[in-house]
Amino acid sequence: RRAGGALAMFAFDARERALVIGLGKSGMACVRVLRARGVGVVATDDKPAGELAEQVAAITALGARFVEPEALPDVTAELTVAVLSPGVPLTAAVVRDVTHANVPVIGEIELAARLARSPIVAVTGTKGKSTTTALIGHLLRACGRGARVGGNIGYPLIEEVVDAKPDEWVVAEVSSFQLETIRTFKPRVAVLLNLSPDHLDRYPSMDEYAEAKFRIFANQSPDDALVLDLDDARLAALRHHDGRVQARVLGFTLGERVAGAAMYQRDGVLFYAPDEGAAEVPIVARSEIALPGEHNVRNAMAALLAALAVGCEPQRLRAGIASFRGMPHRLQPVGEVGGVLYVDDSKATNPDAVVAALRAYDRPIVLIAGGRAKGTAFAALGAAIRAHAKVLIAIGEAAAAIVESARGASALYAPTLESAVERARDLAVPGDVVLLSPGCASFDMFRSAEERGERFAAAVAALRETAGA
Ligand code: UMA
Repeated sequence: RRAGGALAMFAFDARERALVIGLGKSGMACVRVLRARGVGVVATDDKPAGELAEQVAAITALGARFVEPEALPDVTAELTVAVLSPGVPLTAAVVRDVTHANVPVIGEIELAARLARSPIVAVTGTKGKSTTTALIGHLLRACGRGARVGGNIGYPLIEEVVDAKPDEWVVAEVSSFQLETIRTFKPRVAVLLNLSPDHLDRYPSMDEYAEAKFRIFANQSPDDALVLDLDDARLAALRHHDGRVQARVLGFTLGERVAGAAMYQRDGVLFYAPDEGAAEVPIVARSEIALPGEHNVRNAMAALLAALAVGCEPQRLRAGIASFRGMPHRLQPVGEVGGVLYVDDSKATNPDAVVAALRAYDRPIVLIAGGRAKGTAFAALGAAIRAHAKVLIAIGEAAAAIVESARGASALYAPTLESAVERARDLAVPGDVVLLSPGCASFDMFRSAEERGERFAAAVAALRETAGA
């Protein structure tokens, strides 16, 4: 047994005995990868047994054993490591118990780092992580590099690193939850997009949340690169903390060239200048970025700097940026009917995301919003609706709360998403955008945000047929 929770070495073979905590996507992937290497695995989850039948059958078939949380004390003595799912906080009783028994606790990202033969680009931040991660993957491929995308974006990182060829890059979206449990994870390129209040149910303060995010560069050395948004004061300040950041910093700003900015904007063109005295290289015109909104210019700058840090040639990036169509259900255009553009932003499940979406267009917006509220305040959303939407069509459980927040704006209710799309068609004129950006979870009316987006696209397709008929 390892003393004091240390984990200098992990053998990835039958000498080890791992406890996997949580049997969601992350935990199931860990069981598969660890069992494939002969590691002894027990797994636990606090869901009622009846809801875990499928997972328990799957891990049993792999030679792992399920242990109810109450029975864990019987197995802790034999464990050499515990692997925590990101959704399980470090303060959970099970973590306390295994730590007390001197079992080191790590997360899937740490295991992935120890197995990886490929270099890793890691992306974190409060907003824009998935889009930026996908865009970096797209840019690397556009430059002729092999690239895989995984992590918080939905494909467990550990499976991507195991499947990747050594010359392929792995682009990882990592959340603050995942970063809490890393130890040696050392991305060749790290991207820190922005920091705004989020997950404050899990962190005692904004500082603690920021510290979790800052672990992304904790193990980096001067050969590595750290991409930072210099317009975010908390991130810009990192450069002045002596010794805190070892990596080479590549900063960006939406403004003009300033000291320390490797990317900036002038006259609608994004320029790259890696060092203070370096000649500037025009990379792409802002108008060529296919994704709408200022926040996406930032995401594009971050992704471009990451690709440049990997070694992509500047002249190949322009076509890459122009051909990226974004992530499904994130400000995704799904059709144009009668001169009106219909945009699916179903993955906007918090009010901040709707505010960003409303700011993304300089055309009149018919907004469809609502669903199941997640305990967030709607006040800022209401102000953005008054400022940017010509009309609000409210749906779902939170409909009244959103209409109330936007008091003074033109608003109406629709009983279903399909009827909301029809009302939107009636109210929109050529040149308008009809934007589905709910700002709420989908579970009051749909199985998932994806299903909500698909139903929206189907309703738009139905309009097109009627219009064509
Ligand atoms: N569980 C326990 N005890 C607990 C909490 C949960 O046993 O105290 C069990 C649950 O019963 C469940 C399992 O753990 O069976 C779920 O694990 P999980 O919540 O860690 O979720 P996974 O399915 O493993 O998905 C995780 C990420 N989820 C979270 O961070 C909450 C996914 O990010 C990620 O895509 C996936 O791993 C693959 O890497 C989702 C997410 O919401 C999209 N992320 C947050 C965000 O983006 O804001 C951070």
